[in-house]
Amino acid sequence: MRTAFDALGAIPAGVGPGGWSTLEPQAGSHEEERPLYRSVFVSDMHLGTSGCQAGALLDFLKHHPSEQLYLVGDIVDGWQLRRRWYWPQAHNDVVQKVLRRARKGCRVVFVPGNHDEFARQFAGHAFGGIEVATEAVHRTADGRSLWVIHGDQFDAVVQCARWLAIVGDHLYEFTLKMNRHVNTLRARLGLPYWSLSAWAKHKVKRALNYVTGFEEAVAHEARRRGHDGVVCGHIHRAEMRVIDGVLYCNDGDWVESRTALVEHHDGRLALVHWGARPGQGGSIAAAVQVPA
Ligand SMILES: [Mn+2]
Repeated sequence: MRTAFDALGAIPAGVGPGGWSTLEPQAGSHEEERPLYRSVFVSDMHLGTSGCQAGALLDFLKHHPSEQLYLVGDIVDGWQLRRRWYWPQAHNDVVQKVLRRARKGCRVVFVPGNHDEFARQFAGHAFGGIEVATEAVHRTADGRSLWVIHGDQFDAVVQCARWLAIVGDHLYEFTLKMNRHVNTLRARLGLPYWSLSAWAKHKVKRALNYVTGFEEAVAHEARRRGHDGVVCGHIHRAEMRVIDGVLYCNDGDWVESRTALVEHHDGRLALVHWGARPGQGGSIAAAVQVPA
């Protein structure tokens, strides 16, 4: 099913309240004025929680100017804020930084997640130059279509796999114990060693792996919708790999891994792990992977 936001990329430049940047450089435009990256995708900042690494995030944003910025959900943690108000200056600085970026012509698209689902009701509107959309489609410079979604929509699909993982964990410990008994018996019968636990592990591994289940579910839905790839967050696990012919990208988070996805001007995508400490001036630990 196509939504209004499938057409996001087709909205002419300069329509937004903040005035969007022209996505394609115009004739006579100066190369040096172009931001370093074409696009930056970040998610799971969880602003409003003490876990948010706002300092590192600010530092990352400063070093990664872009023509387009996608906020892929769980930017503000409404769940935590409702329980306890926590809003230090650094979190304010992140918001200000993003707003300033929108003012200066960066196209900012906010795709809310489950922790900031309150923003979903504003889908189709723009605030301070930030477009809100329940999902978006990003067209890379080399013409690929990427479905941009937070990912919590797939919890229901993967939920049973998660349950299996918990049950499976106990089951695995149990089989490890059983393994000893089985093999004591086999030895008595003159049979060679056979690993019950390895067999069980092999058999149920796919079902047990919540992460794999999530990744595959998202990738398959992206393919079903006719996209070349997908960009999501939600599970706090940065990844970029091809799953059944679809490019699966997860931009990670700013609670644990400090990761983001960037698009170069030629359409190449890369995962960036921001290892620099705030204020230390940018030693970058960049993990880059470019699937063909
Ligand atoms: Mn989430």
